[in-house]
Amino acid sequence: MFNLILFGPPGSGKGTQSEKLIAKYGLKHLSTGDLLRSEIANQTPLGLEAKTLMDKGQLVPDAVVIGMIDAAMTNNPQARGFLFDGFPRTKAQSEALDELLHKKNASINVLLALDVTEEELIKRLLNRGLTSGRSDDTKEDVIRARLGEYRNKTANVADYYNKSGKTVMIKGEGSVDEIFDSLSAEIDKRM
Ligand code: B4P
Repeated sequence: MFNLILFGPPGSGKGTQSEKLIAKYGLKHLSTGDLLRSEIANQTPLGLEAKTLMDKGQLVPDAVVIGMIDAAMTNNPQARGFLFDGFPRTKAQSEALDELLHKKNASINVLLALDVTEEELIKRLLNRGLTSGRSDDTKEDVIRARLGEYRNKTANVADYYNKSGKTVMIKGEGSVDEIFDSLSAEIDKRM
């Protein structure tokens, strides 16, 4: 199995690059953001709880997202590997992911971290908010709250995987294709 974490702050290009990477490498895409938005669209109790937090720019509880990832991995027993997009976002999520992979005799091969300035992130998210219909993209104060959550709770996930030498920083500004080429080069070295 080849397991990749695509990491970075909100708006860094994780969703954009994931689409291209899964097409090239045939990995199963697991985005906790997409899974949560699907729960919201279906108006499930979990979705309704998540929406209240997401609309404030806050993270959803660890147990909720870990449960979603566990179920998604169990439902894809034949996957040749997973691309984790937007997960893990806390140390507890990282430890849970390592445990889930361990049960499959697998581990994370690499964490690719997209590096983008905060000014550019805010610009991109406000711009996406014009067309995405995502309520967490339209207000600058909510975007700033999301960036705060990232700094306080998520940024250290890169340090966690760096302890085992798995974190690689990637310049996340430039054209989508340039960034895709940088990501692909790191994957090709390891696959
Ligand atoms: P996510 O769905 O993960 O959303 P995101 O971080 O905003 O998006 P992403 O980084 O994928 O955006 P992209 O760059 O593709 O999370 C949403 C919310 O769900 C979180 O705030 C949280 O509440 C909750 N949540 C999700 N996972 C969770 C977890 N594990 N634990 C707890 N809570 C969780 O796109 C951004 C924009 O930039 C796009 O418009 C794109 O077109 C543009 N763009 C991309 N690349 C570009 C480039 N190179 N140049 C210019 N623009 C670019």
